[in-house]
Amino acid sequence: MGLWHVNAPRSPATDWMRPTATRTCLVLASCAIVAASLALDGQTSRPRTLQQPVAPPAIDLGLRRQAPEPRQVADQRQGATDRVSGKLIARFDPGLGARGRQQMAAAVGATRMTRPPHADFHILTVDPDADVETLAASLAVRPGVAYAQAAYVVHPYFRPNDPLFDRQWNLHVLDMERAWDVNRGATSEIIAAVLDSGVAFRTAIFRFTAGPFTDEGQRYPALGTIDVPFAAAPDLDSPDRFVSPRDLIWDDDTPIDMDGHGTHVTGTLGQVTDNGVGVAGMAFNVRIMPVKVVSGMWDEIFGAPNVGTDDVVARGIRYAVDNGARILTMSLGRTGPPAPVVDAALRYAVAQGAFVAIAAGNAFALDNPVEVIAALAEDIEGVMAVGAVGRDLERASYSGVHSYVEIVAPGGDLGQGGFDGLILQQTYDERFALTYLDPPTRFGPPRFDVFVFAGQQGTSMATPHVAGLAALLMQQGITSPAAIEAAISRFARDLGDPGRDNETGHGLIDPLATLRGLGLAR
Ligand SMILES: [Ca+2]
Ligand SMILES: [Ca+2]
Ligand SMILES: [Ca+2]
Repeated sequence: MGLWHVNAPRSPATDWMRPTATRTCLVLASCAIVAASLALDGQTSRPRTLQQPVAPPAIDLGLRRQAPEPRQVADQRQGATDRVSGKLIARFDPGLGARGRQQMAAAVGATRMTRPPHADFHILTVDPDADVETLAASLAVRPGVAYAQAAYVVHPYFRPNDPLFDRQWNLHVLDMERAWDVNRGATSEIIAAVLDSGVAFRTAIFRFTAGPFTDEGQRYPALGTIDVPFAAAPDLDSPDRFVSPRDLIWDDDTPIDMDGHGTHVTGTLGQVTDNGVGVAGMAFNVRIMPVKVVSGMWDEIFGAPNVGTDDVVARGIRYAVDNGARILTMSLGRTGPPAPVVDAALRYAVAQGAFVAIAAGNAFALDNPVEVIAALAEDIEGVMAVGAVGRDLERASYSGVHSYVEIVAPGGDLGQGGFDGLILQQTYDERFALTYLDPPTRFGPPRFDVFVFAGQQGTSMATPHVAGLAALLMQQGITSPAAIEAAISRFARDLGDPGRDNETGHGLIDPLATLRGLGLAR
């Protein structure tokens, strides 16, 4: 199996940040560990069961001021992409018919062909030893085949960091206080879907079974069957907040976050605001649809039936749109060959009236590769690729530089203001949630009910700012995704070279200027 691409910033001038950045690899591209070096005993998926529909309330430890311990990381994990063996994704022309599809499947030696829910494409099971790229190429050129591709794994973009922050410079620099005077955080009529590692949206106890595994050459013991507490994030939850949750990793309707990435991203989009607790979010009155399409380390340890590949992301997009989401935020991506299955899903989303924000990627310092999911935004009006700036409004050191970067938003950068230059939001305390970062002798069951306010950096953190602004615009009456993109681009605050440039796109989002003239909707 190939190696994963984990997008850790590498700068000789900022070696001091390496421990934190490398820990990010473990946390955020946790799938990478699984694919590259974590060896699970036994390949079959294991069920999880809802043990108690209630649990004790969340524990909020407030602002976390201590930097986590340095973590080790294996450098060989970086710089490659990973695809699933034995699996092809194909879309057939409607006129082909069942018999024609069977012939196509037979032509590549497929032993099974299914069309899962939320898909306008088929999944073909092929020889696990075959080169799926070769098979996909041979199938793609046949008449009646719209596209065929291998299934590549996507991962969340992420630059988490040490939580030493006490204010949200990101919302101040966007002058959100005045923007909220025009539109106060949208309304519950707007449904915003977060396609990510899940969201801390539910308080319950789930029962899992965890076998032994090996990571970094170290043997971790089996935890056996354990009851794991989950809680909704205290500053994110409110009555009727969450709508139509869906988990495409576990194939159920409880997309509980077992990483923390999705919860942090969701906070920036819609953290409960003006409630006397914690921090604020951009569009704090929207309803949130958690859609889990990215698998993490715990999902693998607990034997989740799926990992987050192109087809899972495509189905997540279609699921969200089919269930009423009109704003989608996607802080995820990958490098490698094209992803036509995601391209088609994004075009479907826009055709149904949904605006999509996608993180442009964090790998500038790692040879600035093309991020194939974000790159799709360049040719779709209504889908925007989002880069990141730090507190000095310079491009963040990690933010990709490409023709497809259309807009930037605050993503944080340790190099611009240190810890106070990160994006602060509520998420799990990793000391309780990510116990696999501990050595085997200290390894124990996780708990997902202990929260802190933590600073993180990445285009992942920038993207929900744009989705949030889009939600304000949509509630203000600009319902066309293409019109939303045009408005955000036109009223952006130009940065860097005059006019659009590959570092910052059209510039920094300017919510007040974009909303101005649309009347008050408070
Ligand atoms: Ca709050
Ligand atoms: Ca676009
Ligand atoms: Ca410019």
